[in-house]
Amino acid sequence: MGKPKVDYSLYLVTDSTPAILGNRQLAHVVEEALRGGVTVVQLREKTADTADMISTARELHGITQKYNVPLLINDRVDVALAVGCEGVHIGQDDMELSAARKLLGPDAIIGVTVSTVEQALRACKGGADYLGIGTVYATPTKTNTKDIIGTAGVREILGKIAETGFDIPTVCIGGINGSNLQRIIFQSGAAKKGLDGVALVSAIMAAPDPEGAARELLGLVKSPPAFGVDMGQPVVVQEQVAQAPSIIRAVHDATPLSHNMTNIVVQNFAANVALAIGASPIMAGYGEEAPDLCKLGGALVINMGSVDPAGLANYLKALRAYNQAGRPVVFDPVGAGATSIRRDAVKTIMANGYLDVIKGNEGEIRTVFGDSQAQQRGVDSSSTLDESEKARLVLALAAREKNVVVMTGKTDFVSDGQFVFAIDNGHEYLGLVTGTGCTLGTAISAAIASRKADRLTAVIAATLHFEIAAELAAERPEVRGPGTFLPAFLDELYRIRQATASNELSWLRRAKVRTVDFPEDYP
Ligand code: 3NM
Repeated sequence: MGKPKVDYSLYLVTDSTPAILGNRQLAHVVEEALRGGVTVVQLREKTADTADMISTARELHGITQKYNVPLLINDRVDVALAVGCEGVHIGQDDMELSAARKLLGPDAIIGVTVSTVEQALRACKGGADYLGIGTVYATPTKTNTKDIIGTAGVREILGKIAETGFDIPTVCIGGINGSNLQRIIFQSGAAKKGLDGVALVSAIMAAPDPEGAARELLGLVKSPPAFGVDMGQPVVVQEQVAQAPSIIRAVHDATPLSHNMTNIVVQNFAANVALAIGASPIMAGYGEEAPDLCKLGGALVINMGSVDPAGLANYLKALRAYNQAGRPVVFDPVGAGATSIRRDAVKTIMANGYLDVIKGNEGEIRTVFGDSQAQQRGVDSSSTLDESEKARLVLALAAREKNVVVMTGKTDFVSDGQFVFAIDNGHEYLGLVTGTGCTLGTAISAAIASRKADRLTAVIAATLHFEIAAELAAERPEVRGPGTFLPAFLDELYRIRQATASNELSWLRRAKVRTVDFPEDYP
């Protein structure tokens, strides 16, 4: 017979606990799910007696065979043998792989749950047919999971498998549903190896319409995500700087919407910055407006400056709408490390959507990366890392999130996970007036909304526009401190935009952008 070829795209794990199945029949729900396009079924019964489990497995096998889909049994090699189905799925605490293989023979499909690189490589070497990688996110469906590894953990495992030369199908599991599936696949993918599918329980088993749910989920697995749109690859410093005028001009010409969900301190200033650079600002904190606003060709800024539960719920609604529309999102995790509420808010936001750009000061970026030591005092910036540590941090975070990360400071560091650029422009007055960090987020949103260049180049253009305007403002004779600086700064943002629109680019000679290189042995 040989081993059947398996499509792992949409892998259904059953669960007949009342909380998930209600009073519906397991076989009925599974058949509906198969009609919707489920490609693998795993029977998972943690408490059933052996005879009952065999009878359920027989019934399900009759159904899965009609759909030409393999039936695998969780943990119970004996049940799989009794029923003669296609294979088993074993966890780290179940029967060992070699024993299961001996009992089931070479043609059986044997999958293994892994949550570390070591477990994954052991399963590959032991001849597993596929890996179930998890737990991605905490889930009420299985509360005794040991490790929540997130997309970063999945990516690390996929990367090592490919590096070691194994070619094995993989699915991930834990907390996956229609709203996060595409992002999880996108962010989990390593350079040479992506996921082959997703495994899930409640998103299908607990759905009121399992067939419709499966159809929609399969569609999402098979289609590329709308978000994360980029316009080619950035290359060298000269090109970065040389492209800035065309991006500034594109904002000037197209007047993109900059939808700000921002804190009360900077709303007015952010709107004025948007107007000065030629964008169209809207300060709309109510998430229900986002499904309309996201269709207007702009970008969203989520600025966590004054976070509260209602605000957080609004951010998530807007994030979802912009991700679905494929429009860019800039995240400013203001004061991320200041309180446990803010740390949790960062985690919630990042687990619920894709962020094209994350912009913050050193403490904020460290917190977003997961550094619990990065205790911040209030929302102000302070620095403890040296230049190469900062550069490595933005590179690592951008690589992990597959986006662009900006760390602001005396020198700003910008990375797309591949390159790191340092920008030495700006003026100390920017640190003496409130909201300049926040409004840089607004300027960045307009630049990436223009879709004129890749996101990294757009971020650098917005930063140069912003920081060179600050330098020019600070040099004006009437500017004597932060108070007089502020209006002069708005003027210079506007003047740079006007000059650029008429191709007068002398301001750009001030650009101080350089690449940051790492030693040969990096990482
Ligand atoms: N195994 P849902 S998590 C069965 O981490 C199972 O190995 C997991 O349920 C693991 O799709 C899990 O409802 C439950 O989140 C997944």
